[in-house]
Amino acid sequence: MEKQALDDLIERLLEGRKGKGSGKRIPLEESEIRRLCVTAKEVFLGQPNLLELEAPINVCGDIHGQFSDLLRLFEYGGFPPNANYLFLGDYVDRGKHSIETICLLLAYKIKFPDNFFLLRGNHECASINRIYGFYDECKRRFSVRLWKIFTDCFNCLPVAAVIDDKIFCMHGGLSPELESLDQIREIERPVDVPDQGLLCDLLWSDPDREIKGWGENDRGVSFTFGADKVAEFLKKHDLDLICRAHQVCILCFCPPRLVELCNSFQFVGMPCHSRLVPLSPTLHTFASHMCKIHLCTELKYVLMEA
Ligand SMILES: [Mn+2]
Repeated sequence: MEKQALDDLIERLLEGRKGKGSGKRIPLEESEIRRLCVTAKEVFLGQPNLLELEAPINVCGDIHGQFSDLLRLFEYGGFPPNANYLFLGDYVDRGKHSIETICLLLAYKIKFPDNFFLLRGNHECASINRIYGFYDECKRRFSVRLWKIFTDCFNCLPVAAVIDDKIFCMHGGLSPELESLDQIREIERPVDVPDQGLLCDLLWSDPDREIKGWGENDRGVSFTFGADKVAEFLKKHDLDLICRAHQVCILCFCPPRLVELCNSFQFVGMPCHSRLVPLSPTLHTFASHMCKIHLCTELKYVLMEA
């Protein structure tokens, strides 16, 4: 994709800032979105499936088609490349503007490949976004063919990141199959999200403060994991913290070393009150990391503490 075409696309998408709330549609061409997907796919495949990143970096939770919230997030955290970003997935579905959302994110990924990072969420998967809104938006505004091109691109997204060798980031959570981080590096792409196994768990699993070990997940997919599993995993891999997204509204508390990002914006009509939980003074490691990885999306995070 040519630089001029990319810059022009970004500029048009950022016009959304001015027309905020007006519902004014941003003019986009199917052909340029197709080029965007194809170029972004190459960029993803040129980087590892387990990203190794450095702080400072803004880490952001689910966006789910809420384009105005994405713009607000950049206004708050700084527009790229003024700040580095890691998004934890779930860009499409539910909200009304999945196309603008994913287009701006892919455009920034192409423009700033070493400062802007996108992980895969469980909604970056054809069988899910076929149902929860993205397919319908693509079909209504462009074509089913374009949806398929997005699918090809999503199948190449990386699935996890480690920041400063200490903070392990993914959309969902841990997997009982995850013994070594090399297993993540070795997952070949393009790949669809299977309905079980390591890749599925990284995108789907949830922590559960009520349990020890592994439990059944109410979503009907993957597992839940207890604080003991988090502690065990971090110790084994010499990590300090797990940072994940995936749940919209949470009052969570689980392991002392798992942080979950959620968004405070209105979500499919449901007010989502995320809270900024005061840090326990004993969690020095946690606090020092938090200073380095500014967690975005308004009220940013819920600390899960035993
Ligand atoms: Mn999710």
